[in-house]
Amino acid sequence: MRERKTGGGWPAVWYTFRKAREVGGIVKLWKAMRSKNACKTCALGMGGQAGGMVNEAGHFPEVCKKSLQAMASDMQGAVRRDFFETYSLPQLQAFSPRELETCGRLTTPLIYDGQSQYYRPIEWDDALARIAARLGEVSPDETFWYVSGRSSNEAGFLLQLFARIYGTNNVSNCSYYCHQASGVGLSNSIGVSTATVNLEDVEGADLVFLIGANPASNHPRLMRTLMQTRRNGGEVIVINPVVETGLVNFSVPSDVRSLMFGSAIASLYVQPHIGGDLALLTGIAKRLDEMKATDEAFLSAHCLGWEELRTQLRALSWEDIHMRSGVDRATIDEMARRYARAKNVVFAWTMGITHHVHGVANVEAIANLALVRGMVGRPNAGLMPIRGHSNVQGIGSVGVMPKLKDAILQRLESHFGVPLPKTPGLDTIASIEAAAAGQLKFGFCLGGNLFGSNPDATFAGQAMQQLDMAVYLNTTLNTGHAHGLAKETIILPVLARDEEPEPTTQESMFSLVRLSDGGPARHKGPRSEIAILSDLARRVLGSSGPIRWDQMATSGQIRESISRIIPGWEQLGQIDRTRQEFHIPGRRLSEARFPTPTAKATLHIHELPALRGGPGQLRLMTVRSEGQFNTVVYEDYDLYRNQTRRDIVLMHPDDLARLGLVADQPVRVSSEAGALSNVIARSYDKIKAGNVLMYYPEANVLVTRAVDPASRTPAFKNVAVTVEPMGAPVNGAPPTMEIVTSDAAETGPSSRAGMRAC
Ligand SMILES: Nc1nc2c(c(=O)[nH]1)N[C@H]1C(S)=C(S)[C@@H](COP(=O)(O)OP(=O)(O)OC[C@H]3O[C@@H](n4cnc5c(=O)[nH]c(N)nc54)[C@H](O)[C@@H]3O)O[C@H]1N2
Ligand SMILES: Nc1nc2c(c(=O)[nH]1)N[C@H]1C(S)=C(S)[C@@H](COP(=O)(O)OP(=O)(O)OC[C@H]3O[C@@H](n4cnc5c(=O)[nH]c(N)nc54)[C@H](O)[C@@H]3O)O[C@H]1N2
Ligand SMILES: [Mo]
Repeated sequence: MRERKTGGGWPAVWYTFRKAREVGGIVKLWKAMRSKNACKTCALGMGGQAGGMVNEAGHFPEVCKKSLQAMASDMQGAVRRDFFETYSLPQLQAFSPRELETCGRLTTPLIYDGQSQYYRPIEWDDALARIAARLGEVSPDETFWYVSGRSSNEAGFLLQLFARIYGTNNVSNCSYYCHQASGVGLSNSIGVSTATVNLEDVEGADLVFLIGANPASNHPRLMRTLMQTRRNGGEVIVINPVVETGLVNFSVPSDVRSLMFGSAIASLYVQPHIGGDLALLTGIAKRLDEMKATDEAFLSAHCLGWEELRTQLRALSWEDIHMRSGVDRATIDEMARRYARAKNVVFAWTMGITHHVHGVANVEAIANLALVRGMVGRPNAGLMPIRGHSNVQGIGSVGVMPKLKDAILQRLESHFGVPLPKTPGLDTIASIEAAAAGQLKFGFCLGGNLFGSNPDATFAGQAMQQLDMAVYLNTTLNTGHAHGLAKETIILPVLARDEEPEPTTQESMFSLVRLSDGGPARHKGPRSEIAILSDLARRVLGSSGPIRWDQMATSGQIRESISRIIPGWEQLGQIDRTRQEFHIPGRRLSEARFPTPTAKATLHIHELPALRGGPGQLRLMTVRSEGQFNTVVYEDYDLYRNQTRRDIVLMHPDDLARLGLVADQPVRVSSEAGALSNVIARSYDKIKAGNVLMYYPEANVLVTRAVDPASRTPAFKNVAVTVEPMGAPVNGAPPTMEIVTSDAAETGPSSRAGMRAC
């Protein structure tokens, strides 16, 4: 594989044609991509009524590989009729995530009932009757309900309403494995839990801090904005233990100049250790104070806690900051200098910040840094968590969380005339742990791949096995269906967003509520999530109660309820008529009045955490490759990191030498949670020494269940691991990476967690 020096570019363009061929031609793919539906991948929010491939600033064409992949996945043919008679569960367990995904669209409900080693098709009525019967047998607090951020606001709202009226608050969503630390940290600091800027603000900034994020792979459409910042003479400072190719240079496919010559992205690239951000960010704040570059007028008028924070900053030693961040004093000085001279600064971040046991502290430290120079509460400056799933923000807004805001709870009760349960609900990891402890009997997953997303994959699989019933609503097969089996497991096939019979809505990361028109179903069989949920609710709760569930089968009716219940969503009630997409008021902060009881922001003090890992150990981050969307792996190669396979650990050459390893040697990687054998140790000088990189979800057996106490987000990016040699370097047929099931290194096909590449 030729080493790539730029992200995006011609490979992205060729990819479009390749995908088009796969799905039956460019016209067909173009039509699908241009339909009036919100883009299915990340939360940068394309499409909606502006039509596909148009961003929130109105720019066209905005395409990314991931949206093509997601579309092509939905456009595939149905799973073969004889598929489930042919492949037994142990065989499905040996499939890779990509193989499962490309088996085709699910079109019929399926059941695994423990009687045989096979899934078998069942009728819709049978499937729903069985689920309803089970819900009648168990008590509500023995159930949990998980929603991935792919579903619509309407389906999310309906699910949480159903679960609560049924009697439980055990309702959670994938943000507990994602940006929950951003929500909690931002609320603590400024009283808003989402981005304080919109896309135009970012375009108007003259400095963007990009922290712990890899948008070249994961939010490619942000790259045009970053390119523009540089073209306007602004700066992009990247903070990342890995030098990501696409963040150094990116060829924006829709910009001729950029496509031909590439665009420089980072103006300064700083590599802390994994988990070193808190010390680094605090160090920059300390230096600003030393330089007298803080905005004292802003701090005294709009912030609480500056005296205390300044006292701490002054007491910190530079030696400590250097040791705990891995960044030297001169680099921190340079960062502070550049920040001090910028007029409008946006701070953007993703999982490199949240996936830590101090994720909330990380986010609060970013907010501190912005506030000390008055960079929140005015145009072209502010805080921007770059959200993951296309509707993860909306799913949270409409109440898919264990603890509802008081205002929403009261309005739900008065609007529907029902008392709702007050017992504390379980978040995502708490649900898995309660299942493992035998306290839960039933799990319901609206989209996503809960098994595949979990830390400690072995434990997660065992937890699901304890349940009497698991129900999965999905478009395609995934590893959860093979490894996340309960005693009885039912899969219900659903329609994708652009196949919905009625319009649905999604909220972007800039709090824009988008209207998706839906469209014709591509297959006979799958049902809309809304139809399934309302049918099930009617079967479980009857239609004589406070809610007419049959009426809740129309998305317009659900929008009407949401508009009356969720503050700021009033316009949703008329959206069918007006077709007017809208920004949720109060989220973008264009003035320094914060929605807190004092109208002020709060600065927070944190102890600087020591770096993880004992002597001889390394810090492991588990990340996405360029060719995957979360647990769905579309391609084994990682274009931007120049890797052709996924069973690898990327290590700095100094670490290889220190451990007596040579490049491409098979190694055993172990942590407190588990071990993987026959991992190929790759020499990678773009990662800071002392830190290693592996791919999610394959590496999830190594991730411990340690969570940030404040946000309950697992430390997916910061696992202490030991790397040991296993044999001679690979030259020829590579060995198969396997999960080590005991200390005797016993392995088996069912333990491969989809690692076999075919
Ligand atoms: N193509 C594609 N797009 C996606 C997704 C996908 O899987 N594929 N997933 C979607 C979802 S749900 C999400 S949440 C986002 C995820 O988007 P990202 O957060 O960009 O994804 P990751 O690959 O998990 O990790 C991001 C970066 O964190 C860095 N990092 C790791 N540890 C640290 C650390 O301690 N400090 C710092 N500063 N950096 C660190 C890694 O080097 C990596 O570059 O993308 C969304 N978009
Ligand atoms: N080690 C490690 N673990 C991680 C992470 C990490 O960086 N490292 N990242 C975490 C993060 S940020 C997240 S968000 C989670 C991801 O958590 P999830 O959202 O649970 O997982 P996904 O892999 O995105 O879910 C993929 C499945 O969604 C289904 N699907 C696709 N479209 C639709 C639809 O329209 N409707 C329905 N009902 N189903 C659909 C498909 O069947 C597909 O198999 O993983 C987390 N886990
Ligand atoms: Mo995410």
